[in-house]
Amino acid sequence: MTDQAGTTDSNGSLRLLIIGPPGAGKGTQAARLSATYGIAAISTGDIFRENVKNGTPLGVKAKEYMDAGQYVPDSLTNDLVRDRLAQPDVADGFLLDGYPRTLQQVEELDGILGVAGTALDAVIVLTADTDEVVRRLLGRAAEQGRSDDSEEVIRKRLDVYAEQTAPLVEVYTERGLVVEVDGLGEIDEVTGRIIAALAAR
Ligand code: B4P
Repeated sequence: MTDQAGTTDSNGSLRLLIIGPPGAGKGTQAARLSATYGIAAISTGDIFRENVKNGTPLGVKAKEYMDAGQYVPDSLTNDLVRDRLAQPDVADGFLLDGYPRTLQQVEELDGILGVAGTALDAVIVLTADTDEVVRRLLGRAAEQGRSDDSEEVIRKRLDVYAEQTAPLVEVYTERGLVVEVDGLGEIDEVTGRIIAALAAR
């Protein structure tokens, strides 16, 4: 089976990651790619925000880190992803949005996929310069009032990304999985670039 972009493997499954700095448009693109390929988009940020909203014990712990622009500890994040990837709707593929973000999370994901006997097909790296992401996130702050979208916290999140997540791009490049896509421009245009880049692999 092949999807409309001709990228799935012989079993029709597609396992993708999308990585990029805060505000690069990961969540925006993940929703579109999920619809295009018929796979579940799993956003750790969305799951944390849902837990914060519902005041769960996980949400209470996560909020403190998110509001400071820090990553939620790996122990909490890894447990959440392990549980989510055990759900039946991801058996035929998934798009992980915002996970892994640390080298320890990469190891954890390797372990989860290894036990399941599956592997990643590609890692989409979405690029966008700092001025543009700050502009986008301040725009989102004005519209949605997310507590981690103040300018000070945005700058902190960008530093944390550069320190802890940017090194993951090298890891996945060495594995031959990276598809780098320019995240600047119209949302539809960026989606088109990602689909074309995946189909060209
Ligand atoms: P996330 O929810 O992943 O948030 P993000 O990086 O800010 O967003 P994203 O890149 O998805 O941007 P979006 O599409 O929304 O993480 C939030 C927090 O959760 C983290 O800081 C951390 O504390 C915690 N967390 C999550 N995962 C974790 C993990 N694995 N480990 C530890 N902690 C974790 O786009 C942003 C804005 O730009 C939107 O307003 C959008 O409309 C706009 N936009 C998008 N594309 C555009 C385009 N092409 N042109 C113009 N505007 C565009």
